[in-house]
Amino acid sequence: MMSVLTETFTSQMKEIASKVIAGNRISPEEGLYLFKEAELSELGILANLIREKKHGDKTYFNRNFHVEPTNVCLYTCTFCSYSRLIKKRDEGWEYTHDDIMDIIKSYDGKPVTEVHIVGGVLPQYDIKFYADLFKAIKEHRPDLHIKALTPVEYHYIFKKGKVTYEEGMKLMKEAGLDSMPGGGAEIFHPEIRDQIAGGKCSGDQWLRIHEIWHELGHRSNATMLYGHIEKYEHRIDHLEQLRQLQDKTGGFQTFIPLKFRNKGNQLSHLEESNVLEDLRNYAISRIYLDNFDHIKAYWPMIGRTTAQMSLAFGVDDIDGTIDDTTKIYTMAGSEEQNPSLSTYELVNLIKTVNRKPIERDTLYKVINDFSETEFEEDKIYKGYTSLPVINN
Ligand code: V47
Ligand code: SF4
Repeated sequence: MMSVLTETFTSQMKEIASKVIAGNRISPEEGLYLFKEAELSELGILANLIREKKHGDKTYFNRNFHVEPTNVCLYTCTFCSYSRLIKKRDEGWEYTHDDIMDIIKSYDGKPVTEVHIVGGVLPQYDIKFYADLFKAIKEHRPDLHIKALTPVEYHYIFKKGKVTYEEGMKLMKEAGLDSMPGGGAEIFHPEIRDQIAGGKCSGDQWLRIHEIWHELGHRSNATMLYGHIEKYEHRIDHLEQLRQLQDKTGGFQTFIPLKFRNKGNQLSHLEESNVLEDLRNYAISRIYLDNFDHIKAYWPMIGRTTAQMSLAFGVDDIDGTIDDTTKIYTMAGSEEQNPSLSTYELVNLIKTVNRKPIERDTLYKVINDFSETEFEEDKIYKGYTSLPVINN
């Protein structure tokens, strides 16, 4: 199999390929080589091999909705198009406990399994606010999985509330928190983090809070915001730190690369990465993170077509049916101005590229295997049926 796959590979690429095919780990230097030198087709072959070894054609999604309590924020991350400074708070929103419960209740009777809660950082959203909110959600709908807040919020509220990370995460669990999303990771390396996300939790603090959450027996996700001012060395450093923590705890479920979008933020002068770069990044993430089960493409950010293509470059999950409840990407220039896909549409988007759509819950328990389900023609999202022209 090795020779069939690698006939045209360089000698260094052959070495890397033989490791990947044997199920062995590649080094940071080899990861860097992949970013700098490898052909997209080579990366695709290797990433798809791993993806199919782990999951066959299965492609996961879930039914979720987002709640963003506020877009007013104390911090001024230069890539963020979504937040409003306190002095401009009248341009933003600041939901109360009751406002948020109204949103939660508006999903009563709908087959969603998860609420994803994340937003800006403000003093009134403190430990008590979130603990009361999680309790109220669980009282109202005990089966709804609460995936909420990132170390950016946790670091802030625990410091303000004078509790340690350990005490704080225990409090959150007792209140009803089920898992942590992957946000706030950006780029861990201080050379970049200080320039794009100065003032919020450091890379080490982000990793430490996830570590504590994992040690308490719970799961979380991880992200990387790429395609701005970072170099490939910073991406490898980021992936390496995640891989090391995963070796220690095994608590990460999914890695989600997040493509920087440039509309309406302080980094608007930067060009966005193109589709080829996005696919390369998915593939290298899949190859490098050998101890992560899942790689997710967040379709509201990259668009449906790239999400479909990513399924051949290591991705096995395309997030959920978002139902137009997140503003993070629409405000940053995503082509998905209305990020909502019905289950029919999501299922057919996956089927169009010959993969098996599997509805999962947050912890990847299978809820529904849709691979044999046929939907009516008018409910089918067509997506691309032949390879699209890549012109940017
Ligand atoms: O941390 C903000 C990113 C993240 C921009 O865990 C931007 O299942 C690109 O983490 N261009 C929040 N990215 C979203 C997030 C997430 C999304 C989907 C699923 C999960 C999960 C987590 O969004 C932030 C930041 O890295 N972000 N602004 C921008 N202009
Ligand atoms: Fe605030 Fe998050 Fe935006 Fe940074 S990315 S400014 S922490 S909302």
